[in-house]
Order: sequence, then structure tokens, then C-alpha cells
Amino acid sequence: MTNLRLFDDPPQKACEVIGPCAFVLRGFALPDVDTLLPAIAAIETRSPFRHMLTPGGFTMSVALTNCGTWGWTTDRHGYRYSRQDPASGQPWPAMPEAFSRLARAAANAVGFDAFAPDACLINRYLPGSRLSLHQDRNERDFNAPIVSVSLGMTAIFLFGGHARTDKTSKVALYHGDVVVWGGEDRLRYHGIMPLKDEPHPLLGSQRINFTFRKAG
Ligand code: MD6
Ligand code: FE
Repeated sequence: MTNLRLFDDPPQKACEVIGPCAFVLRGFALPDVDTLLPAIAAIETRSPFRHMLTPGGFTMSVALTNCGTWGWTTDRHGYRYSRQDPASGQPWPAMPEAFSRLARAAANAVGFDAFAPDACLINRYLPGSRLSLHQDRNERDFNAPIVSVSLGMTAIFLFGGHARTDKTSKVALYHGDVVVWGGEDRLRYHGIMPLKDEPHPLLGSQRINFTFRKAG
């Protein structure tokens, strides 16, 4: 694994290879932060962050919302994508142009052409929030990659294998980093360790993550 982290302004687009088909683009989203944050604020007014219930009956420590045609949800009946926000019965807020442009550019930077996400899951972590090991397998098309953007506090991403019990590696994700993965890595287990409270200068004691997928 190369380990380039450059603090120049404008940011350099350093790329770390974390799997045969998985990449971390350090600072790739930094030029877009000033556009992304107000867009999230607008989405939140229509579809607020909320803590959903897992099929097993646990309340997620991560709060989530969505934008785009399809939104990922969970409740006692299972995980699924729906066109409506179950809290309002209304369609999810549209995916802002700037979001899809960023996702496509990141995918393109590591060789996935014409990525056209129709779902963007937005996760908000507070100190102590975590995401247990899981696979992203509710999407119809596993050929499309997933693009994941991190903002705010640093998180430790756990990157495993194709079985839950496979050994995991730890990857720190910083404000502005973008993870792209697909191909043979598309169904690898992954998660986020409990977030430490090390406030971020711009976002304070939170981390926002959005993951773009082709769900429908
Ligand atoms: C997160 N991310 O970074 C959670 N899934 O907060 C994910 O679950 C994820 O980062 C698929 C691909 C990339 C991801
Ligand atoms: Fe995931």
C-alpha cells in the first residue's frame, strides 16, 4: 500500500490502493466541501437524519438520511431501498448535481467509467457511533462501484474479506477522503470503529459520510 498524504493546497489527489479494486482518494472531495455542506443542510430540512431500527431490533448508533431516486432504509422487516422517505411518505430529496458530479469524477479517476448513482445514503456519526461489519448487497447491480465520501471527524474504516470472520485491515478516513470500490472487492465486509471524540475544525464533533450506489 502506498501511503501518500499531501497537505498542499490545492490538495493533491493521492491514491492509496487498499484492494485489487478498492482505492482511497485522499482529499478528493476537499474542493467541493463548500458546496456539499449547504446541500446536506437543505436535504436535512426535508428528510431529517434519524436512527433506524435493524431487523434484529437494534437502534443504529449512526443517524441516516438519503437523497436520490432510491433511499436505503431498515426496519424490523429488513433492509431495502425505497423511493419514499418512510417518515414523510414523500420522495427522497433529489440528488444535487454537485453530488453526482463528484461521485462520477471519483469513480472515473480509478477506472470506473460512466458511474451513474441513483442512491446516496448519508450517514451522520457522533462520538461513539459505529457501524458493525456488513456487506453492501441490497443493490440490484453489483457491477457498479460504490463511492464513499468522508467529511468531519476521522474514522477508522475496517476492511475485511468475503466472509465475516476474515481478517480486517484498518484504514483511517479523513475529512475530504473518497473511497471507491467495485469489481471483485464489491462485496467485501467492512465497517466503522466507534468514533473517537476529536472535534473537526469545520464540523465539530461529528462525521458525515455519503455513499453513492447504483441501487435500482
Ligand atoms: C462509512 N461506509 O464510511 C460507512 N460501504 O461511514 C460504508 O458502509 C461503505 O464507505 C460501502 C462502500 C464504502 C463505504
Ligand atoms: Fe457499507
